[in-house]
Amino acid sequence: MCGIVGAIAQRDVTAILVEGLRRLEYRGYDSTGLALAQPGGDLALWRTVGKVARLAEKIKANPGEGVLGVAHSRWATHGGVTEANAHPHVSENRIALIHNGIIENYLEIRESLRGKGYVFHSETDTEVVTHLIHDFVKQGHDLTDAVKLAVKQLTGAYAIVVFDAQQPDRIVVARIASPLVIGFGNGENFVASDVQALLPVTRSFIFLEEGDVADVRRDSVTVFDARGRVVERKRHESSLSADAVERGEYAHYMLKEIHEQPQAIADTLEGRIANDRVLPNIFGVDADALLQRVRHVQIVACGTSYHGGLVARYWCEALAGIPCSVEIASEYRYRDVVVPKDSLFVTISQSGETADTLAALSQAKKLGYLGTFAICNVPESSLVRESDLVLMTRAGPEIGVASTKANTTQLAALALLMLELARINGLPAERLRELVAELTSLPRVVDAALKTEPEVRKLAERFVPKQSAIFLGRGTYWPVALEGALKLKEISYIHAEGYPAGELKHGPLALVDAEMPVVAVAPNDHLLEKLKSNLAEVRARGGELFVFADANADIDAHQLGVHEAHGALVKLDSGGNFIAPAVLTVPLQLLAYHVAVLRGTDVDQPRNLAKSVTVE
Ligand code: HGA
Repeated sequence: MCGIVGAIAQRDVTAILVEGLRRLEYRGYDSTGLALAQPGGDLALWRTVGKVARLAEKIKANPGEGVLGVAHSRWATHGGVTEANAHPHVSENRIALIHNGIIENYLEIRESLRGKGYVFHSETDTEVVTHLIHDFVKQGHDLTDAVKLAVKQLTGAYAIVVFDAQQPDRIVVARIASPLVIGFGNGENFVASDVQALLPVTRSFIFLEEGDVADVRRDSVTVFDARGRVVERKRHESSLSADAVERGEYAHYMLKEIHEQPQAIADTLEGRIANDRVLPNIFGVDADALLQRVRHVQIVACGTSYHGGLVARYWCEALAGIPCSVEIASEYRYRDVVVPKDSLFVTISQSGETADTLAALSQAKKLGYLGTFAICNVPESSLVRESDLVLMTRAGPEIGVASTKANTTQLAALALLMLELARINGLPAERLRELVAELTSLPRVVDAALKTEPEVRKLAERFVPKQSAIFLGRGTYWPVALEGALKLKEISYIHAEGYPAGELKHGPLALVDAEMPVVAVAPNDHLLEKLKSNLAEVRARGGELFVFADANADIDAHQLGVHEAHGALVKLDSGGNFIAPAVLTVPLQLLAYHVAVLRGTDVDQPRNLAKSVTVE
């Protein structure tokens, strides 16, 4: 969601801040802004609705320079998308502040500050923090103490970065439930909500912890913990490369990321399988002892990651014989949960900063689970730091808001976990060997699935004028249908719903007419005949069928009643029933992508959505 960048240096920091914002664009935002401390105690401010490029133009038209500054990309939660609501917020041309998160008690603080004569220029919750800090500065506190005093009054979630133009020797930052990193340069230091923003200027970072306040100067950084004690936070050297986020020859990051899947999955499996089995130590020291005791698995996630969890439930119960529940994090965190004995709590999140998933994790830690296990793509993330066991997906940075390679690498990681639980719980060695071999073939089979692109691109044309689409699947293919529908709606803005095929006649069949495209993912197992009956029900009502099936599935176009002008059957090698959900996801990603391109939407940054959902 919102992006934060700040810098204090001896050189002009404008370009560093703008580049930092550009590198955070993938997170999704609606407006941007930048403020610089100016000689003589003034400050310069640029803000705009829309893209970072627009902000850069605005700065170019009316240039400024400064050795200390902050910049922000906002994803509105409180107050509309307007220039006045964009950050930085400024108090009396002196204090400039940017904020990610939500201040829950902002109305009462606003009233008390109004009483003291502060004038509010925005509808945001953020602006109150700016004036509140200013108020403490006016009482004689230096900026660092003013921030410490102010945050004591705040409830909610925040990462804040603030400077005082009349005391331009420091940037002060604070965080609760929203990530903040500090990057170390040579005689210059930086802050950001995500290391990506700072990779062109540094690789050396610390990650602030809950309740930390830090005083960041050009040549020193002092961190205070929630109790006000000076603390050292561990330094991390990032191995990410600054150009890992370039788009190269591809028209969109999403397309690049779809095509990176064979490599990303291969990287995720690398070094984790040997001699026909999953290596036990890949989940962390002591993992084996803990996994031996697991009698129930609770998976919690949001969005695409939730769909990954739904596939894993089928694997867990069928292969390991262990009951498994899957729940959406925003529901889990607010209900009274009964935890079965010896239950493992598994979270899935690409960014590891998903607010609802993090909150569910902290809730779960109080509930007596056997342990917590995270599947995540960002090694430095809060989720990774706060979980007992971790299995990293190695998808590399995912920039497109609509998740693709993060999803299929999550499936690969979940498959590793479920195979290990299956081994522990006595799945016969021969069967285990077959499944491990299938999983090992996943990168190759996904690579072959990408070859459906020309065919899928042609089908996409048929979706361009549509208002709605239904996606169907059964068993492990049902979450694939859910994911296909989510992808399509996210980036093409066509209303799409996924259903278990057996549910069709319990409601959605009412929507089917000659205008309604129905996309089905066909398994090559005992459920195929059942699915065929569901598809016949669609055809009987004139619905247009688009069926993706394994090359060997006993299904043909004639049977389905699809022909050139009406629907289609796309056959591809799905690699076996175990890995097929990951493989069949690929043509559905390509379908959503090409429909969106043809409809002319903003594929990588769809409207109203953000990459890592760091607010509730
Ligand atoms: N509440 C602030 C910041 C929103 C945010 O962090 N979004 O991700 C606002 O609405 O400006």
